[in-house]
Amino acid sequence: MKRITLTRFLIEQQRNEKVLPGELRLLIEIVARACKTISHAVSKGALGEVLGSLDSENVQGEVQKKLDVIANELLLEANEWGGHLAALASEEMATIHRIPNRYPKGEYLLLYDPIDGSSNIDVDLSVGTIFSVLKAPEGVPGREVMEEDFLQKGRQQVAAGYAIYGPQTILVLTVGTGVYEFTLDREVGSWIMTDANMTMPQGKCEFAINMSNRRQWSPAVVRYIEERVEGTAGPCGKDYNMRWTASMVADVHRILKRGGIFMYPYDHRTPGKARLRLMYEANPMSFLVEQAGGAATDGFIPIMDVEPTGLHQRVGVVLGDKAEVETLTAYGNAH
Ligand code: FDP
Repeated sequence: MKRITLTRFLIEQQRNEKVLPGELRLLIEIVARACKTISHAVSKGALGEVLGSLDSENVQGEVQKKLDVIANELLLEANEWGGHLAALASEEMATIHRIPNRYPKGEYLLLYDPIDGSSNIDVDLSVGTIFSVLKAPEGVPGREVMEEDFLQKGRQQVAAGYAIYGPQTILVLTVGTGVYEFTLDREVGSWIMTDANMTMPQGKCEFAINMSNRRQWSPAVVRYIEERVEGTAGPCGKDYNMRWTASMVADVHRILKRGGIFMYPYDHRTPGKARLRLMYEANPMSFLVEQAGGAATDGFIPIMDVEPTGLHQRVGVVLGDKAEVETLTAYGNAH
């Protein structure tokens, strides 16, 4: 079998498809390299003294896990010096991090969630890293980057992806020409392409939602789930299965591979009446899902059309199987 490495794939995208500028290729390679190091740290667990929480909280008031902070630092250090970025932003940092003056600056903006699904870390279940790449507005790097420069709609993304640290370490990537999957060959230290055209199966009867939030849902979400739980006896006329991993990366990866729908909808709780973050969770996942033939809305409009108002803004998320997303979105819009 011919093995296509991530490096070769990126060079071919740059050379043949003309879709990938050199600086963006470098950026993706650096993020992918940092993910290898994070994967190594995750796999060490207690032996690497990386489990457990710190005394600190992030900007969203969530207690930080040791690995949240370690992975955040690894991504920051890896990306600072390359000359491809103007600034970066992370779930774990209150505001943007500008590239220090001692390094050259580029025209890209990187956003990431260093460890997604943090509650899984200490119990040895899958976690991941999510990232999104935007182009800085005109004038950058000639002027100082501001937080507002990051507030671009998801449609503006030039690349997005995630790494999943599960039984295998996998990188899933889009630069707007489809979705590609690479598996880490640990002995060689390379990302090897294992799916050249990830397309999500449609018509599969599976949903992913945290059922314990039912009392917080809107009538549209309650209706949608109840109809599916009724199975063959209900209006859908078929039985549905349910899965919930509590890691968006793992849940979305399953849906990309097996089909189905993932939801963390708007609900009645505060803050923000939603759980997931628009800029570095919902937008990159929506880009990947749309590129793989699925759909993604906030329950009302496509997520990638949501106007960002803050770096850490939260948003409702309904993504996956096109027909299922359309059904739930139509119920939402009817209320
Ligand atoms: P976490 O905060 O544990 O990092 O990013 C938010 C997120 O994980 C998602 O990955 C996951 O889908 C969700 O929270 C889990 O939420 P619940 O605890 O409500 O299941």
